[in-house]
Amino acid sequence: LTTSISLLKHIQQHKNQLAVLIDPEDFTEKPADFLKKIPQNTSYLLVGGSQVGAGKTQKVVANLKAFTNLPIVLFPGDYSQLTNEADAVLFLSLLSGRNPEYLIEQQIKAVDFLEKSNLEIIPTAYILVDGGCETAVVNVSKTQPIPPTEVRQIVKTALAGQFMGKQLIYLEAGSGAKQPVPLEVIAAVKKAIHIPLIVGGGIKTLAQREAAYQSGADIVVMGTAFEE
Ligand code: 1GP
Repeated sequence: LTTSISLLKHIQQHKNQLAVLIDPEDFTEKPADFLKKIPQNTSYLLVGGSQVGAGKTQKVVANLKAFTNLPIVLFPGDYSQLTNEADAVLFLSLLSGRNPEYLIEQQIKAVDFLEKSNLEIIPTAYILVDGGCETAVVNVSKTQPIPPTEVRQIVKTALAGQFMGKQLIYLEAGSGAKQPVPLEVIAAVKKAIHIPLIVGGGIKTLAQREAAYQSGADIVVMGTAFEE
């Protein structure tokens, strides 16, 4: 995959993709060593975190770029994490929550940067599903995740995102979640939508990843599993 084609198009045309998430806040490894240990079939690197110190994202992305041709996609916890060193940005709206800061305020704050940037902007509906423990994204966003048993509410939220014009749906149990998004939730959302589905949070093993693909995830995100 070269970065010259539209990333969204690539996502739409491929199945069973793996995205490895790097949180710049606690990324201390040498990029070359890190890249050696992630699976060879990794499709994308996601870079972002709930709370990242100023300038760290830019540094980490630039360091990674020197060692890989993998597309680097920003997964920003807030607009301060935007950097032109990356290839694309998941332009997230936290649709499971009711906090205007993450529904629209951060997006407006991002405009001054994005207007002048070459980043590919990918409109993404971000949906938090309760992962059975406190996660940073829930704490920082000050929103309630949707209980995994409320399948219809999760499906409706995903469809509302699609109807708004989002190009991706991201089902998130939160980094380090005890329980990943249940397979039946993945399947129900996949059945309802016609845009690609990303699933992440608490997925640690190859078996869990395969099960998520089988249930309909187009991209599985793994972060904690590859951290030291
Ligand atoms: C978090 O979905 C990602 O935003 C990945 O979560 O760190 O638990 O793999 P993990």
